[in-house]
Formats: sequence, structure tokens, C-alpha cells
Amino acid sequence: MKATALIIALLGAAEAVYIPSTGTTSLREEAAKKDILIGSGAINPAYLNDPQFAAVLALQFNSLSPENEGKWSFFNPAEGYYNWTSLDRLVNFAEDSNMVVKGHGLISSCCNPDYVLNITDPTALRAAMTAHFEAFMHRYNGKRVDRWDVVTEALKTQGGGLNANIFYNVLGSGYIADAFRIAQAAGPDAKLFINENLVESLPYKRQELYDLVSGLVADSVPIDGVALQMHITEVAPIPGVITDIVNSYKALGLEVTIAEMDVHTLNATLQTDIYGAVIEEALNAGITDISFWGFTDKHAYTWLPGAKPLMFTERYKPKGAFYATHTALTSFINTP
Ligand code: 9MR
Repeated sequence: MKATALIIALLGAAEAVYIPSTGTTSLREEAAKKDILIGSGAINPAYLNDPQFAAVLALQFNSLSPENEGKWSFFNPAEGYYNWTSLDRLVNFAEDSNMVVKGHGLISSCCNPDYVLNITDPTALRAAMTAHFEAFMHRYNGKRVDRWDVVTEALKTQGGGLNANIFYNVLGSGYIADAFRIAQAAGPDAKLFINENLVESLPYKRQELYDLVSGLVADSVPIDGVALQMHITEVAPIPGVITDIVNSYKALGLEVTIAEMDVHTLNATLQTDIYGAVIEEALNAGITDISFWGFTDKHAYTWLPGAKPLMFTERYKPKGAFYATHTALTSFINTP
């Protein structure tokens, strides 16, 4: 890759960093032409210490979101105590790189601190949610953070009811509406999403999410859309399903996004094909906000031993998945 190595001036600093050339325009250049957000989630701010990581992120993507650093215990482990170091670093990087940020983690089954887990009184739990949301959202409102995952993984992984997290246990199913109302009051200008996994591959769960969300809309809960995680393991969604999902929510006045795509398989050709097919169908269906759960296999999170789910290698070389995504973006014809 030496001959085609590209020198990027990193964030205007005198320092330069070599990254493998893709031999193409960047994803974000192509996305910008069509008003599309193309992002990487799963950004642990500590990864920015690696200048190649920072350079590829800023070169290829126009949006980012934290991996775990926006989850409750990561920055608010005790009542009234907030540590903003990591999140500030991420938002400052986005500012310097002209990127937007999706806030991820407001309500998540993971990473809730003891002071929250020990609350049994509904009024006290709503008060804790309000304080937590206000602290997070007020700090970053108007500072690059333009949209939020308010509730992530409300449903059980295989479907069949709501996850019995602390919020459900204390507030019942109404905790979801409460969370959106609290988020809307704390960040009236931000877009608010419910983030869910596997609905593109499990028809029963797809219907369950639709029933949940259409109920929220009927109750005038302030929700802007559905964020499909799109973690794919070996099998692509059946063609047409993404389009059907987009259309069903469009009829409710809601947006659908892809929030955490990655493809877990040991078959590189299959992975390339799935990236291409999903992005092509998503764009044609009208999805304008697509993010991946990271971009380099150096920092991949996978449940399939040996899988390398992302679009750049550990050494930042573009894979087939990159080119399939790039091709889908360049061939997409935007007809507003
Ligand atoms: O990538 C995250 C991993 O480091 C954490 O251990 C895990 C548990 O909190 O969460 C992972 O991120 C998840 C995200 O927050 C929600 N959707 C599924 C993601 C993993 O694929």
C-alpha cells in the first residue's frame, strides 16, 4: 500500500499521518452531495489517541456516536456527580472535524449505576431520569449533538415483550413514554429515536416494535423515528423488508435510520454483498442517516469468533465492504 499511501494533515496540526488510500473519493464526500449522514458509532474517545484512527474517521464520516461513554454509569456513576472528560473529547473532535454527533445511551439496559438500580419509588426514578437527561442534553445541546437514542433495546432480544430493566420494573411499560417526554423537555431541538435490534430479521419482533411505536404516536409521545441497529450475522435481511419498514413508519410521520450496522461472518464475499445490498436498499427506501458500529476491525465488537465485521482492516485498509458502500452511495440517485 506504500505507493498509494495518502498523507493527511491531521486536524490542522503540523503532524502528518499515513493512511492507506482507498483510491476513491471519501464516503462523506459522496454522502454530502446527497445530503446523507454517513457515520460511525462505537467511538470510544480513547481510540482517538491513534492518529490513523482519528484521520480515517474524520476523512470518511460526517457523524459519530460514542460506544459506551454515553451510557449512564460511564459519566454519572453517582447521584449528582458527572465526569465529562470522555464525552467532551468526542464532541470536541466532532467540532474540529465538522461532524455531527448522535447521543447514544440515555436509557439502556446496560451500565446503570447502583444509585439508580436501588431506586424503587416511581417518582424518585423519574426525577433521576430527568436530572440525568438534563445534565447530558443541556451540556451538548447546540454543540454538534443533533439526535439521540432515547431508549435502546426496549424489547427482548428475540422479541416477546419488553426487557425487564430497572425502568420497566419500577415504572412499567410507561417508562418509554416518560423517557421521550423527559428528553423532549431537555432537548426540544434534537431528534429523538427508539433504537432496536433484529427487527429487520425477526418478523414477530418487527410487528411488536411497530405496535409499540404506533402506540407512542397515538399517545402524542414526542418521538422522531426508529433507529435500526442492523447488526447482521451471516444472513441479510430479506430484500424489500427495509423498504417496508421505512414505509410503515413514514405513514406514522416518522423517520427510519440505520444506527449500528456491521456484518458478522467469516465469508468476506458475503460480507461485501450484504453491505452493498443493505446500503443500496436503505438509500432507495429514503433512509438518509446511516451509521456503522465502528469502522475498523481493530476495534470490532463481535459475538462470532473470528469475524471481522467492519469496513476497514485493523490497519485501515479498505475492504470489500467499504467499496460496496461507496458504490451504493455514488450510484444512488437522490430524487427528493
Ligand atoms: O459495543 C458495546 C460493547 O462495548 C458493550 O460491552 C456492550 C454492552 O453495553 O454494548 C455494545 O454496544 C451495543 C450498543 O450500545 C447497543 N446496540 C448493540 C451494541 C453491540 O452490538
